[in-house]
Amino acid sequence: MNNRHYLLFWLTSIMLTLTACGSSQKNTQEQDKKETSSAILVPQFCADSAYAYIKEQVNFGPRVPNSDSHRQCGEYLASQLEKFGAKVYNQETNLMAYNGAILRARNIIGAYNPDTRKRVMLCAHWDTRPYADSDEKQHHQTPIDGANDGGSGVGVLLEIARQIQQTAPSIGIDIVLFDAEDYGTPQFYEGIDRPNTWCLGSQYWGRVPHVPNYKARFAILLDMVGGKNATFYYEGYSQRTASQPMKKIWNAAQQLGYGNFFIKNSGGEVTDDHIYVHQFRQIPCVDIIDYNPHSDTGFNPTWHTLNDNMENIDKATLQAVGQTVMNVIYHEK
Ligand code: AHN
Ligand code: ZN
Repeated sequence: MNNRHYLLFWLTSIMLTLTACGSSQKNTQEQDKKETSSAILVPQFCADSAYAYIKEQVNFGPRVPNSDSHRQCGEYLASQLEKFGAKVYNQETNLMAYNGAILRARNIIGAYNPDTRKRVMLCAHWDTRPYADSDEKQHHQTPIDGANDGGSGVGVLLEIARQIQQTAPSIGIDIVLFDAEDYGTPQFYEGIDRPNTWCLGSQYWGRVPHVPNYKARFAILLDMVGGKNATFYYEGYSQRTASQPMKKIWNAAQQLGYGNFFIKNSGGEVTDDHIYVHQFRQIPCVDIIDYNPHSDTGFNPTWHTLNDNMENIDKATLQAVGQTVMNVIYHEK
């Protein structure tokens, strides 16, 4: 080893010891080789970092609207987006739940490169379910940690925000954190089942976007993207209304070697925020959601149970989803 190489080696070792991920030299070179024609470098998504952002959310306690934990976590999320250099919008509003309860809700939006019309929107819900209504009856009224359901999508998006601050992609990105997604009519409810009781925050945002006439080329919704052995099938509504970006995402995943997570077959149709993003704003929105048409509820076994906690978060899943989304947005121009 000559002196110059030794110095490089030494610097790289230091960088890798300081942070769990750093920007890996090896991977950048690999990507370089594959992409010499287009010369697009995609930064390395750091799953350790995303995991830490999930843990921070869970540490506030269940983020159920009207609770202190919810209010404190909302402050944390807005300040994180500020810290990562986004232009932050807060939409605060009262929304009515299935049982008539008034929820003080807050959608939080972080915009990068806000002046360009070439935009991609990334979204997730940040609230957590007040009920473990898929758990044993004694737990139905207990709020869940929502490490996966709520925490994971937001954790991945905060890590992407951190990456964007370091290396901007060529298009504008909006990170939209919806509130009050998971306050839908519980399975035990005996009153009248009104329609559209899920996704209250995205319904509000659809009617009153954070900027007038907001538009994006397409949107990606992340929902339950941190579970063990997660599978992401083509979600039915996305497949009908956003098939182009959907193919782009699943092809990127395949190329990166994440074909075991991103299955190129149809799953079921799921009620989720993507429906309102499309219906109210005509933005094609792809729902990346852990949904298995062969399982009993369709969802991960921890879904809406007290087991939706940090123990059941898998960094390998976060890595697959985070890197895939990064590849898609850094290749847009
Ligand atoms: C229903 O349970 C009807 N839809 C799933 C939407 C959801 C809930 N995503 C996370 N939690
Ligand atoms: Zn849920």
